[in-house]
Amino acid sequence: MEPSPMTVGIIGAAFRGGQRRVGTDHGPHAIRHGGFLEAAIRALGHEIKDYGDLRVEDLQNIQPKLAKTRINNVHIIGSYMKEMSQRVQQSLRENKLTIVLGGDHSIAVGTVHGHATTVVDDLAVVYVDAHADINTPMTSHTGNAHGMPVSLLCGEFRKYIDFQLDGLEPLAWLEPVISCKDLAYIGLRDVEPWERVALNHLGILEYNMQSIDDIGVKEVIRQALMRINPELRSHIHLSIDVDAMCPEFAPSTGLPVAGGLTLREVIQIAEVTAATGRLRLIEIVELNPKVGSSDDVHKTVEAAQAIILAACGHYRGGLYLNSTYGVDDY
Ligand code: NNH
Ligand code: MN
Ligand code: MN
Ligand code: MN
Repeated sequence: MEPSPMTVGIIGAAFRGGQRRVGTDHGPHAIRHGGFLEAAIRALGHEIKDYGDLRVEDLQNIQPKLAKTRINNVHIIGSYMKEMSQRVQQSLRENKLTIVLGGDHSIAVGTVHGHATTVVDDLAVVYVDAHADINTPMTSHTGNAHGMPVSLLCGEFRKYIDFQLDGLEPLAWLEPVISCKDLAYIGLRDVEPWERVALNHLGILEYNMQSIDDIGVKEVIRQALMRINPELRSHIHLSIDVDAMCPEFAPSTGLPVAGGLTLREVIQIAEVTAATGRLRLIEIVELNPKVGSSDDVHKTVEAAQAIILAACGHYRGGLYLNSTYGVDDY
């Protein structure tokens, strides 16, 4: 069984400025795996348009570093996300499905902004993560933007973010493009106290690991889509942080948390979402090829690839696409 052919855009988000570790900027290279990913997507019958990797060095006019800011590297993040948003908009215009290879999770600021800008209806965002990433610049005690994309993107938080006072001028262009009601979390199990309050207070739809154990992942994704996209009219943005998975499936990531989703569960999330015909963008973030052994990296890359292929309509009862062994070029 082959999926119906479509054009697929691939964007590498070679970025690490949203957290402290070196390595997430090598995520796209690792996941591309020397052309394997594209070959496997082509084997499904799709056509690919590759937009290359966006690196910080490619940016024009980065502003000077700010002395006082509540977001580390905000001078870089401001221009990177603006450019990422534009690249995403272009790919969404030109292709049926866009795949973004991260990069740390701060890239969601650019990708969700770009995606939401191109749609007329509300955008439905499925956020698969161990973490809620909903700190505001004020509540974050790390200053790491990868813990903040949701608050930066959701209108409900605007009154709590002071771009001038918090030294966020490089992000002044960022309009809040989604609402908390268009968002569903899957896989949460490491939520900070303040984040807990925000989730409850705003009534954000959430399927944490406990609900997954209670009702199963198939029911979780079905309910999530039904709640945020009842008539399946909206486009779907599927944001997958590899740390949503158990460390045994995705060890090469900056902040692994025990007790997560299995690879098969995330594959099923991607399959069910793709089967709606409304999935327009999938991003895989927080894969860090500099974390762990080469075996760890290999495992994590294979997991990322399997999830992407599921989003491309790969049928698990058919063609076996895994032939990554033997190509080791991270
Ligand atoms: N919550 C922490 C913070 O705000 C960590 C977030 N780290 C993640 N998120 N990997 O997915 O910095
Ligand atoms: Mn995340
Ligand atoms: Mn996470
Ligand atoms: Mn390999």
